[in-house]
Amino acid sequence: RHKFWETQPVGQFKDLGDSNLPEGPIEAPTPLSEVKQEPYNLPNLYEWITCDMESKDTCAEVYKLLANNYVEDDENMFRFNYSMEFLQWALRPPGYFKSWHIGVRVKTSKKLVAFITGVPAKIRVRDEVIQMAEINFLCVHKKLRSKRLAPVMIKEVTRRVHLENIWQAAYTAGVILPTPITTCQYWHRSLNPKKLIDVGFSRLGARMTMSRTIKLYKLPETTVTPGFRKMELRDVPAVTRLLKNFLSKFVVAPEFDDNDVDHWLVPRDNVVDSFLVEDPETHEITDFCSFYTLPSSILGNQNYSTLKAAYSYYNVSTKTPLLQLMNDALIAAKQKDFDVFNALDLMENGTILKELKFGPGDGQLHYYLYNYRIKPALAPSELGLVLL
Ligand code: MYA
Ligand code: JJ1
Repeated sequence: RHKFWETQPVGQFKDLGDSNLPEGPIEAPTPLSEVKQEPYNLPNLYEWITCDMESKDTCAEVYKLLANNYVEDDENMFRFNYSMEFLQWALRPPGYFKSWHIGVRVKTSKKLVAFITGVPAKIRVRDEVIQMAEINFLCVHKKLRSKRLAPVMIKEVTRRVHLENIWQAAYTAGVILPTPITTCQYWHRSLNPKKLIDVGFSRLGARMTMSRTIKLYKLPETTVTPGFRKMELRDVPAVTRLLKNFLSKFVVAPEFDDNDVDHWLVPRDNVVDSFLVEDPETHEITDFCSFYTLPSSILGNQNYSTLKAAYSYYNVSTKTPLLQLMNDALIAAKQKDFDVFNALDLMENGTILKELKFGPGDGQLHYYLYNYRIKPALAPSELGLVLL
């Protein structure tokens, strides 16, 4: 059934019931001298390139490939439209390897037709902290689909990760592969219901009019929690402490240090927004919330070309109830003119989504580890990892 994935060190469907298999690495590392030194073979018309994501031109080429060929919903109405600034942020975290930003070009025309990336991350599974690669942005041009290019891309990124002496990876996909560690549900909170309905993102509920719908989703003009403000660079140590403590509760979660928090959570215009609650008396930082900006192209609509979506990222509540904190995040997103606020049912999100008028979407996100077995599958609430 899965001619490629059956050959890979991942949990196999046939082993799902087998409680004798141990948790942990599926195969042992090999000596670096035994890692294949040359790239895998591509069909003759194509060549490998390493993408320099510091270069505006390369970044623009990658942007264009993804904007035209990356992930769509099941009815092909929307396609992710990651911005250039977002791609630079996502692909250049502390300690990143340029060699993990892999493109495939047509030899003659030099046109970029496929892409896959990894970035390094420390991820904890129960009480083991493991150096991993986070794999993302796997994309094959629409005209080159179903030619088994994806397995070659995956093997090549695996080889380049191995060359850095890293043997595990984490990734997500909208499709089911062998074998998810957990499956999360997408939830959506309308901020601009009229536009969402006009573009077919959502539908008018039964016995609802447009004006009742607009009223239902109305939010206050300003945030309600005293001391709620934008995160700043000086807040990095306090936010790292909050996050470290919070993420320790989950079975799978990243291990963030100050450098990671500086990169991943200090606000960047049109890329990532972070807020915190500073106690007005003690100036203690007690709560934190964040979301990233990922618009989608609206395919074939006369009136609108992009859907502005915010995606819930990391949230930590110690004093402000999570419900109120996330409500302030919704208000902040509305102030920034987002049309919709999306969230997965991981971490503690499941406890507040309904109350905040999120509704379940038609999409799911499956989480995977490469060369690491977890048994049995986790509940989404045991997962503390958000990939972009
Ligand atoms: S998830 C986002 C993926 N991208 C998209 O969905 C964009 C739109 N789609 C496309 O560009 C293509 O359809 C892709 C497949 C490129 C997805 N993850 O070449 P093919 C398997 C893994 O003929 P195509 C993300 O970025 C499929 O089951 N495998 O197919 C995370 C089949 O294998 P098997 C996938 O449609 C990526 C084989 O590929 C995926 O032309 C994590 C068919 O190949 C998928 N999303 O191209 C990658 N979709 O026969 C894994 C299909 O066995 C990383 N397939 O069923 C693993 C860790 C590596 C590092 C390890 C380090 C230690
Ligand atoms: O955005 C998604 N679905 C939307 C649009 C559906 C359009 C028709 N298919 C959706 N809308 C309903 C919203 C409604 C608002 C009011 C309350 C009730 C709900 O459901 C879905 C997620 O639900 N997105 C996708 O399908 C995109 C792909 C998701 C997989 C991503 C894989 C990424 C891999 C990255 O590494």
